[in-house]
Amino acid sequence: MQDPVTLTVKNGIATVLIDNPPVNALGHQVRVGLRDAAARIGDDTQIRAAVIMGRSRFSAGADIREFGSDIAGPSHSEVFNQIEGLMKPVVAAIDVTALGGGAELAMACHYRIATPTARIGFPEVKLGILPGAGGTQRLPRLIGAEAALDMMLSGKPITAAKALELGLVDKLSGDADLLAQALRLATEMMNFDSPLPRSSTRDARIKEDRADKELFARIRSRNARAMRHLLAPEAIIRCVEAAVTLPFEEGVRVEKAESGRLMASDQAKALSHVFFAMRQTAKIPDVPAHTPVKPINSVGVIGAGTMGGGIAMNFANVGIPVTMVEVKAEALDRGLSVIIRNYENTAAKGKLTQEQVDRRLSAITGTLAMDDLAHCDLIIEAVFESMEIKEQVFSQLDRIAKPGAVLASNTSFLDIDHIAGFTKRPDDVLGLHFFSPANVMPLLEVVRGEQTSNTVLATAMKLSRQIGKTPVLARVCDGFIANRLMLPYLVNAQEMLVEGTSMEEIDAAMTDYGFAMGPISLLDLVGLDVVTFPGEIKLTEELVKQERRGQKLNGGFYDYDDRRRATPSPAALAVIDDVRQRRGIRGDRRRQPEEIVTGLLYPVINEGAQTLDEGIALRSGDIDVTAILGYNWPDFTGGPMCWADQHGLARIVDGLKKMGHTPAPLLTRLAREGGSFSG
Ligand code: 3H9
Repeated sequence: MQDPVTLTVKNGIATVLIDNPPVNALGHQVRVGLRDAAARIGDDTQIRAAVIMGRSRFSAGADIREFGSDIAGPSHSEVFNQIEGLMKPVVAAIDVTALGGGAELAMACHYRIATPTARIGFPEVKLGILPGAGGTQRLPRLIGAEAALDMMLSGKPITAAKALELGLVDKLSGDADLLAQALRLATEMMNFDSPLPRSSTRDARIKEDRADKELFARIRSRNARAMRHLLAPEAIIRCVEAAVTLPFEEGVRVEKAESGRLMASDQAKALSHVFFAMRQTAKIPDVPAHTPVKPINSVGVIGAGTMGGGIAMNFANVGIPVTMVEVKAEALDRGLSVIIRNYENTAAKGKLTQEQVDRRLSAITGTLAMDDLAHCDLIIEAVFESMEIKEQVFSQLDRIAKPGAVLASNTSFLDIDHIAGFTKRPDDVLGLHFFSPANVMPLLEVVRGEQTSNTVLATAMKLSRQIGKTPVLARVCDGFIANRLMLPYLVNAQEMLVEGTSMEEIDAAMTDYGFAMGPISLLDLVGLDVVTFPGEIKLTEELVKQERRGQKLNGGFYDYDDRRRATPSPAALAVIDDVRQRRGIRGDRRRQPEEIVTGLLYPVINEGAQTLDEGIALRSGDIDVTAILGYNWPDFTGGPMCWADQHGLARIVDGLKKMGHTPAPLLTRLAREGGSFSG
């Protein structure tokens, strides 16, 4: 392995290069290298100034893989303090990204120069932690508490131009070579006879902040909603309060205590699990990374309904031409006008220019002739969920599609192998299950049939990233991963209603757990006419019979006023009562919030375990990502399977038995052996 940090000296200036692919994370070896480089810069009389830069990018920050165990010394703080304390000017030359610890390293240098395309940010909050290597103390001193909190609470990186405006960087490199400019700056500074600017000793900005008595109350109230449930944002605010009111060293002590507490929290463990799980899903063990992919330069979509239109937009958005087929001219016109309206709404919000709208619209061609799909590299069927109709579509496609075209079904539960059997090329067939609204939801379930080829799978995984979706691989079963997992959640929520817990109590328990909305409100939002449930739960069916389809038409379980405020609907309460009477249920079983949460989540975990055991999902992390991206499962819990590991599998097995459910064999085994889903 090459040295992750090298130091070369020319004309009295040391260039320290961090070279730790893929993202120059500041792992142990890098910290050792930086510590040694700082020592040499300090000791070597030949060296009069230094530039720190990274190969390919500055740095993505601390190595997240080190979290959760004791981080070997030297610590990030020790190294950064050592660099800041040098008596020779040190310039950070920032290219591509300086994130988290990477940005903290840059702040410990005396000057910062960045390329115009560089991005600087503090994404720690997204990992449930905080910039814990002096970042919460240096950043407010450089740019003021309010801007610092904006950056650290949102976790969003800012552009180099914005960083310059805020005072986070001193200079932009323009088009010229970054290193050459950084060396020039270092040369100027080493000949400049004034004290080195150290972020930790600046106080002009925080003096202004100290005068603003309402500052922290304002920040807390502005972020109250986003901060609900999360530990890190409040800890970050407390650190910045310390930065504003205390000397640097004391502020650092507050930061260290808060950082330690967060690092040990379940939330931080859950969020770093999610970070890696999200990057893992595209990796399929028996489909090697170098598997060739098919070029996808044109896409066909069959069906111009809500799903078909949304699917088409994904490709138009990235410049891939789409041919959209419908049977009737009215349906096609309706579908196309929905797409136009969607793009115009986005443009009205200032998120797209008219030129972008025009370009995207011109990428979509509507037609009534299936034959027009003959040239397409990928064809996605998004028609009615009936095997007879799929048979017609796929046998026709088999005749029309060019050899080697990828044929996909957007079905959300039908058997892909059966569908592939309608063609003579089952190896080119797979499921691409988009989530509604398909142009917005970030998840794509890639369903692997028995005969789907590796090339087709690798193509789908790559394409998914290209259209900005996170792919999760599923095997064929009823409901694949996402819908299979959440079916018990929605069924049991309705069962609780019938047994006597109110809809507000059920929804409140789940929003308190962390969901943006509870299961009953979710049903109303999705539309009661698009869900079907097995067994005796007939609530949605009965409501639909009364033309109550949810938020979109006449209300559902709730009635909605003009501002979408919900109140339990007397019509729905009557339906619930009626079902109770028919089933001979008294309806007096009122559950406490804790019992609602476990009653709804344990069966989901059980289904997840079964899905894993059957090989429908590859990894428990894939199930977590599916729930988070497909069903807005709160990410700070890590997803259902990560939450289960933290909650205790034995507890879940006991709970399931008490509820009269049979725990899945995998769950029982792991609970008995003291194992976990994440291994
Ligand atoms: C921090 O700094 C704490 C400090 O305050 C001090 C505490 C005391 N560590 O995303 P990609 C891997 S917290 C380890 O696909 P892209 C990633 O898993 C840190 N590994 O690339 C993947 O591995 P694989 C704050 C990391 O080009 C590979 O690199 N920093 C790290 O789409 C490529 O990643 C962050 O939160 C890491 N820090 O995006 C930044 N980062 O190939 C997190 C990446 O095996 N990183 N990997 O699957 C990112 O946001 C993106 O990776 C980045 C590149 C934008 C940099």
